[in-house]
Amino acid sequence: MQWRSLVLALLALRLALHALLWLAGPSLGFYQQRFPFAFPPAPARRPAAAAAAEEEREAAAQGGSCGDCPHWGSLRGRGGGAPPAGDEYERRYSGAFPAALRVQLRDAARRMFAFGYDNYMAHAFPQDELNPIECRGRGPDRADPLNLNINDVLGNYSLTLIDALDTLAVMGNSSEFQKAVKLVIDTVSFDTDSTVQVFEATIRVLGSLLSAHIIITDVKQPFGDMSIKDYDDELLHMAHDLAVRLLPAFENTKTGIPYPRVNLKKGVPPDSNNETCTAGAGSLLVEFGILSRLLGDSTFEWVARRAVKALWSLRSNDTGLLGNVVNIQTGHWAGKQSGLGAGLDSFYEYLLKSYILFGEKEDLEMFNDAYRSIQNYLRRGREACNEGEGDPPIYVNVNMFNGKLMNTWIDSLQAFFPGLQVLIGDVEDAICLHAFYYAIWKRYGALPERYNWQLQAPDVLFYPLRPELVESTYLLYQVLGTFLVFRHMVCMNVLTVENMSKCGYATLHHVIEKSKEDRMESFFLSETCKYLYLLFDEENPLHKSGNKYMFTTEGHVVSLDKRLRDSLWRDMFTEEEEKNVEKLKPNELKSANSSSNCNRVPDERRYLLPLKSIYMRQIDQMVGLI
Ligand SMILES: *[C@@H]1O[C@H](CO)[C@@H](O)[C@H](O)[C@H]1NC(C)=O
Ligand SMILES: *[C@@H]1O[C@H](CO)[C@@H](O)[C@H](O)[C@H]1NC(C)=O
Ligand SMILES: *[C@@H]1O[C@H](CO)[C@@H](O)[C@H](O)[C@H]1NC(C)=O
Ligand SMILES: *[C@@H]1O[C@H](CO)[C@@H](O)[C@H](O)[C@H]1NC(C)=O
Ligand SMILES: *[C@@H]1O[C@H](CO)[C@@H](O)[C@H](O)[C@H]1NC(C)=O
Ligand SMILES: CC(=O)N[C@H]1CO[C@H](CO)[C@@H](O)[C@@H]1O
Repeated sequence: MQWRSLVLALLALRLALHALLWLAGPSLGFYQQRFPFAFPPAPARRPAAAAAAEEEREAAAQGGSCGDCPHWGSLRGRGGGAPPAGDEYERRYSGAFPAALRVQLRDAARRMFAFGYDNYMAHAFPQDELNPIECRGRGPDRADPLNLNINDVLGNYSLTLIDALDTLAVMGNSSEFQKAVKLVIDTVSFDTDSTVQVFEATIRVLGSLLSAHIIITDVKQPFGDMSIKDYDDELLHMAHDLAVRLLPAFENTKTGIPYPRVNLKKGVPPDSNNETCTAGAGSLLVEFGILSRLLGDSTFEWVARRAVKALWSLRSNDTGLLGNVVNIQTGHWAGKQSGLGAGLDSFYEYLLKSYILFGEKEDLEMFNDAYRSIQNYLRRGREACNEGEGDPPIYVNVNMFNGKLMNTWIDSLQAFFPGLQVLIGDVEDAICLHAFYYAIWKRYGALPERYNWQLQAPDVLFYPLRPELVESTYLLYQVLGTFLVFRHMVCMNVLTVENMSKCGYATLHHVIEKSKEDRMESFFLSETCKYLYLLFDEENPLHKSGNKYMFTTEGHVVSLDKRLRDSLWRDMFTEEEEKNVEKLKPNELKSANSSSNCNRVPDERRYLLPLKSIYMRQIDQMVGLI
């Protein structure tokens, strides 16, 4: 059966590459040289002229209703025309998206960002976050060191400004980008007495500094002139400085899994907690790997990779699943829950994204094994999204050792997963999971932090303007094309605009009562606004062929640069260390049917519901919408 595993391995690679291809557009560049086997042509992107013409037709043909979104008065009905025939759901959701509406929504997303950003600069900078109701800044809570909700993230380093840098670039605002970069260089110091979470500092701060550095030094300057006069790699040096301050977290741990928190001045605090969540410890590889490869210093990638391998070696022998909380000294699982949401989400994401960025095969092999375990043990419901009988597929939380259901809630972070499925080409399954989260959104006008699918009610009621659903929507839209269902997503946009506070956008404290909390998290500007904007900005340089980008888990854009593919070191791990890592099994694909990839979405489906209306109605029933 040699040939069989060979074919399967090639297929798996092809799938992963396919993700790259559509991100990359038709120009294949160096990937083709690196993987000299044949793979299918990239999904045809419509040439600009044809696209424009098509959009005009769409605009003319489409009356468009916004269904259950009540706030469309001024926007709907442009262009007139009859709604498509078919049942109520098809009438409501199918059809094309008028170009004029798209432009209006793009501009709304831009205004939304500007309102949050300008108010942060006016009322909060140089503090970390904006309190949008009181119009004040917010820094670490020194009075209460145990206020982790705040102190894990806010390091007294102008967090929101740093996190927002590349959104300014993606929106083409070069003057403000240049101003903001100079401010960061001139005013931010990491030599502060703050105890922060290694994970949060990495994805929000390190990731953004690296992203902005890459944008500044890009010879092609696709977003407009984002160069900085007399730039001397200052952001890269700052990233280096920050990462060095995070390194103590990787010392004195018996497993190599890092401590969750570190003081930027003094290292790991005495009597630190030995327990960490899997995502926090195991999703540092993208940022640390980029830093290592830009500096030519393997230290950072080495510690991050060692942590991933250590976690991987602790997965259950029976199910292949990992838990959500682990002791970094003993390797015992303190949290045995395995799921796709909080505690594990970006661990999976970064296995695949590390492979996309660096091309290290072991990352893809780990991802494929993990994905198979997820399908085998977490997925419930009917086998195929768009055919057959049974409940809609969802992914549940189970015990990592026996696969038994642990609870009946899913969390809003899990909404990122359809986007990840798009990256590997499992588009059909992504459609179903996305539709499920979309239905919850429709019911509450937001995503509650936890939703109990058995009780059909939220378990945890807040919504801090998280990006995961719009992120998945954006990625799905890239492969599916124009579906009216996505128009409904913009109700999110309208909701937030209408419900903005005096000086910014406030966290929803209660998704039903719509009460607010005086906090605007930095990811609102770095991710939520960015994905919303990109959803409607089809001409963005990021979407042009020849420009290849990937998003980090904090939504920071990183170009797929040859510099990041060449590691200057070959053998990171000695044989002694390698022995501790279980030998990877050859790849297998879970089934040929679920691996439908991008260019298999037939044209005639472009203006229909991505999900058959019977299944969509079933999901709406399941969340108590109808
Ligand atoms: C750039 O951003 C600043 C700050 O939000 C804003 O005042 C300015 O109008 C923006 N410029 C453009 C061209 O969008
Ligand atoms: C933050 O840093 C500034 C400047 O170093 C300092 O004046 C301020 O007290 C710090 N704030 C907190 C909450 O530590
Ligand atoms: C963490 O583990 C170390 C080494 O096993 C131990 O000395 C320390 O007391 C533990 N810390 C806590 C807070 O349990
Ligand atoms: C998995 O199996 C190996 C040997 O078969 C054993 O040494 C290891 O402890 C097992 N791991 C777990 C998590 O059960
Ligand atoms: C794919 O699914 C169809 C219909 O469910 C089935 O007839 C076919 O045998 C499947 N193909 C593979 C390769 O599993
Ligand atoms: C669209 C939306 O959810 N709007 C809400 C804005 O906030 C008020 C109360 O503050 C709600 O009544 C609206 O429903």
